[in-house]
Amino acid sequence: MKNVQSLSPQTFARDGYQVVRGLCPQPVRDALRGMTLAHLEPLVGPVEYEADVGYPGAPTSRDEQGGSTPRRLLNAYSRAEVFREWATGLPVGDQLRALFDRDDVFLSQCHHNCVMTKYPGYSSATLWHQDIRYWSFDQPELISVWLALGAETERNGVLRVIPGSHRLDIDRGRLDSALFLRTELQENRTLIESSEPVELAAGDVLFFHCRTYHAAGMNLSNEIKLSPVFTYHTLDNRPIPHTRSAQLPSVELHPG
Ligand SMILES: O=C(O)CCC(=O)C(=O)O
Repeated sequence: MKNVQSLSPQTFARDGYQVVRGLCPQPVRDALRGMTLAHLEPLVGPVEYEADVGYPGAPTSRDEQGGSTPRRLLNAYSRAEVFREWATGLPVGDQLRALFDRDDVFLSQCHHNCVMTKYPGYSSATLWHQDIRYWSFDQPELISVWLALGAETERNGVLRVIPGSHRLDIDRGRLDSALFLRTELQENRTLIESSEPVELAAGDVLFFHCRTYHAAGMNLSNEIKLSPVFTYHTLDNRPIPHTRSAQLPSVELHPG
C-alpha cells in the first residue's frame, strides 16, 4: 500500500496543484465505483453528454453515433451517501482546511459536483482553460478535488496542468470566445510547453486551484475513466447572488 502524503500549502501556493497519493482507500473507491456504474447503467440523470459540450472529438449531436455518451454524471453530492461521505469526509476536509488555512470550508453544489465519465470511443478532449472562467464568487479562490477511481494516464485522457498558471494574468486577447487559450499564439504555445501530465493511480487525489490552467485528452484505452470531482470555498468567499454559482446552497464540512 502506498503512503499517504500530506499537502504542502507552500507547494500548492507555488504550483496551483498537488497530488495526495492513495488518499481514498480501496473500500471507499469500490463503493464509489459501484455506485457510479449503477448510475450509468441504466443511466440516472442529470447527465451532461459528450454531444452537449462541442469539444474536439465529441459527437456533434445526440442523434449521431456515440451521441448518447455521458461526459459527466451531474449533482453527484445528492445522488448517494457514498458520494456525500467522500466529498465532505475527513480525508478531503483535513487537506482542504490545511490548504485554505481555515476551518470554515464549504462544498459548492453548483460547480463540478460530478463524476467525470470518459468513455473509450466517443470521448472528447478538453482545451486549455481555468475553471473559474464561468464561476462567480467574491474572489477567485476555490479548490477542486479530483479523485482517480482507476489509473489516469496519457492513454486514457490524463489531465495536464500548467504549474504556476494560477498566478498569471493572461490578457483577454490570448483567449478565444469560449475562454480557452488560443493555441495559434506563440506566447500560449510556449506556456503550454511547460505543462505537465498529472498521472494518477486509483485512490490518488489531485487538488487544484480554480485559476490553474488545465486540459485533457480523449480516452484512447478500452476502459471507461471515472473521476469524481468536487469544488470547495470558504465562508468569506461567497457565490454572487443570482448567478449560476448561487443556484444551490453550499454544504459545510465539519472538522472531526
Ligand atoms: O477530463 C477532461 O476532459 C477535463 C475536464 C475539465 O477540465 C473540466 O471539466 O474542467
